[in-house]
Amino acid sequence: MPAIVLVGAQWGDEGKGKATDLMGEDVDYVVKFNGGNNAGHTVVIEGPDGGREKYALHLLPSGILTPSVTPVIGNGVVIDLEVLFEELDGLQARGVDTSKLLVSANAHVIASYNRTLDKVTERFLGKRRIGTTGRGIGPTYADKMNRVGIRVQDLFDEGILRQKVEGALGFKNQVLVKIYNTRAVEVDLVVEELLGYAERLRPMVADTSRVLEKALDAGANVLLEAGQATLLDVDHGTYPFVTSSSATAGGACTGSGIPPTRVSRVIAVLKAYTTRVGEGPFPTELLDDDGETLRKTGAEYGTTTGRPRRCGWMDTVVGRYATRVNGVTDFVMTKLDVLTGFDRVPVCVAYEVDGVRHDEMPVSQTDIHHARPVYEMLDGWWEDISGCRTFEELPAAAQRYVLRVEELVGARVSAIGVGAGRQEIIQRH
Ligand code: 2SA
Ligand code: GDP
Ligand code: MG
Repeated sequence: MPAIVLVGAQWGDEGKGKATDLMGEDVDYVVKFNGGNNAGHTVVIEGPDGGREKYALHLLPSGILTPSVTPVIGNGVVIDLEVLFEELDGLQARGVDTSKLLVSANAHVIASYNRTLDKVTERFLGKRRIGTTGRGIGPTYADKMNRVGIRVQDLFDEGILRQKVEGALGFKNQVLVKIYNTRAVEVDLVVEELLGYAERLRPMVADTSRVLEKALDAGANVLLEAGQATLLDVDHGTYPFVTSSSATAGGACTGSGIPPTRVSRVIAVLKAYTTRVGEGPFPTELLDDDGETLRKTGAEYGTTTGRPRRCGWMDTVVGRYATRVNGVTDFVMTKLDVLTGFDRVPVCVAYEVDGVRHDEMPVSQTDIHHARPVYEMLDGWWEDISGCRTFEELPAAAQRYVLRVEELVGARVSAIGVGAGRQEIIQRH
């Protein structure tokens, strides 16, 4: 049976949490394969009293809110153990069953010194900062690639753990003291902190690649859920203004241990307009009242850090690029309701760089920084669309918007979000 990959098409916060939740009981396993608690996935569901309950998930896969799903933290994730247990405690206190969670023995652990390094590095970069979430993500992936990372399995052998922490800190402490002028980190304190989590973590730890292989063989449906998004991918994003993991469909395989031959569908979540948090190029960014309107109506504030998100119009150069690098089979378009109330809705169809038209994403970073959007103007609509449940119920202009974007990005829009709630969705069959 198939594995399905779900990625963000733009710069994140497209509504991947809601899209994952939407798959609900159709999936048996939801696997987080990249990133860590830099992510913020919001799911709004109906509580027992019929009211709206909002969950913000950072480290746990969004599937944890569906009782029949086994949530998995894959080997490609970096885990802040304090945050993991806080998040589990928070969900348990709200009555969510978290007992099925599996954590890869090969996932890396975010040590306290990497949180410190993340923040200190940003300060040193000054005007050239990336605008990270400060959660230690970049330094932890750097340790992984430098082969001085701490993995989940290391927590169960104190001797090995100590050796690894010493290995990681040998060079880092020189840098911290001599370059950053801060205090050296004590090996004992780090080892003690990490060992403190070991016993609670132990029952969750598994060879998750093997578990997933067996599940697929037995006919289970596995959803691989990305954190961040295509344009934040360390290889395919707007480097260096990216996160440090592989957030595109390819990363789903390396980050979970599921081979590409098992993947039968790649869903990309595409917001009906564009947002970005942190620094970096953003050709359709709006610095005017329309941008402010999108931010207010769309409640565009970071789920993890609370930072106001930069807002702009739909960029189909980005959408086409997402289709290409992820092999998108279909898009879930979210937040169409937020576009209600504009006379005209611009859609970026190409870029212009120094008088030259680019229909595809420019390969040169400098060109992306200088790209000016070429807009096609579509008619807007004023009707409240949050109650629409079929495509035909949407106002004609909203239908045309979806169809035109679909044509420009080059893959079918199979579902359309018309509100934050679980039910506020149009499925197109
Ligand atoms: P990092 O911390 O090293 O991953 O930061 C590097 C860049 O990646 C961006 N990034 C994100 N962009 C959108 N959403 C993210 N998650 C949170 C959310 C963000 C928040 O859901 O709202 O609360 O601020 C996320 N995580 C990382 C980041 O802004 C940098 O540009
Ligand atoms: P993620 O990181 O991709 O999971 O997205 P976030 O949760 O960070 O941000 C998406 C926000 O949009 C959340 O607050 C969702 O509740 C909300 N949302 C998702 N889909 C829709 C939609 O169709 N309409 C509206 N108005 N809000 C939505
Ligand atoms: Mg988010």
